[in-house]
Parts: sequence; structure tokens; C-alpha cells
Amino acid sequence: MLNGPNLNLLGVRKPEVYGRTTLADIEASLKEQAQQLGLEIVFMQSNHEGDLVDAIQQARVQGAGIIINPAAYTHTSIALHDALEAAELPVVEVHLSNIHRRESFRQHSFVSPQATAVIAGAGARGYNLALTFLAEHLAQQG
Ligand code: CA2
Repeated sequence: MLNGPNLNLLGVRKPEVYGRTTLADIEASLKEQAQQLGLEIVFMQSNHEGDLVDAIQQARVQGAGIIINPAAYTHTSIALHDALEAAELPVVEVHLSNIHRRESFRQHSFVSPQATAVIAGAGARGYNLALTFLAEHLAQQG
């Protein structure tokens, strides 16, 4: 599970937009959920685009799927698009907020064309929904 720039500030700043749940809370919840599903989950957050590309490349060889909130890089990063394309893994793109009812510059995602599914506006719960979906999707694929 990859989180992009500034998401380390979740729950600390701007609670009116992004809620009061911290990234550590979200990761703890997903770790527990993954254990119940019999899956291993690895967490990574970075404020740096290249580090996120490196993490996607690592997932390509070590992982079965990717949950990613690319944060502001959603709207700018062809590098993330290309890394996800090369990974050839199921990808769930998560946004805490509904990017489609926010500023126009948030309404285009370079990541969505590479996503199997997109969840936006469900808050922190969106990550749990993403993991539920990914587990079902992987089970279906065998
Ligand atoms: O809604 C989302 O999850 C976003 O990916 C969050 C990004 C934003 O650029 C996207 O358009 C939508 C911003 C994450 C910044 O998170 C903060 C958390 C606390 C305080 C300030 C920023």
C-alpha cells in the first residue's frame, strides 16, 4: 500500500478535508484486515515521486497487487502511470476525498487509466474497501 506526498500529515492538519484518522491508524487497520484475509501487506509513504516509482517496481517483483493513493501526483505524474503500467498488477487507486467534486485540477488522474478500480470520497474507509476488493479480485484470479 503506497501513499504519496503529504499523506504523512493525515489527522494532524486539515481535518475538515481529510478527517482525523492518521496514516498510522489506517495502516494498523489494514494490517489487521490483511491478517484476517490471510494476506501480507507492506506499507510505504513518500513525499518523493521517484521513491514511489521505486516502490511500484519493487511491488512488480514481490507483490500481488497495489493499493495506491498517489495524492497530488495523481494529477501530474506520467512516471507513476508508466510504473503502474509496467507492473502489470491489479491496482486500486484510493482517494480520501471525492476528487470529482473538488477543484478542476484534481479531476484528472494520470493513474486511473492503470487502475483496476478507483475509490474516492469514502474517507479512510476507502483503504479497507480497496483491500476487500483486491482480496476478492486476487481470489477470483486464482
Ligand atoms: O483525497 C485524496 O486522498 C487526495 O489524494 C489527497 C491529496 C490531494 O492532492 C488529491 O487531490 C486528493 C492531498 C494529500 C494531502 O494530505 C494532507 C493531509 C493533511 C494535511 C494536509 C494535506
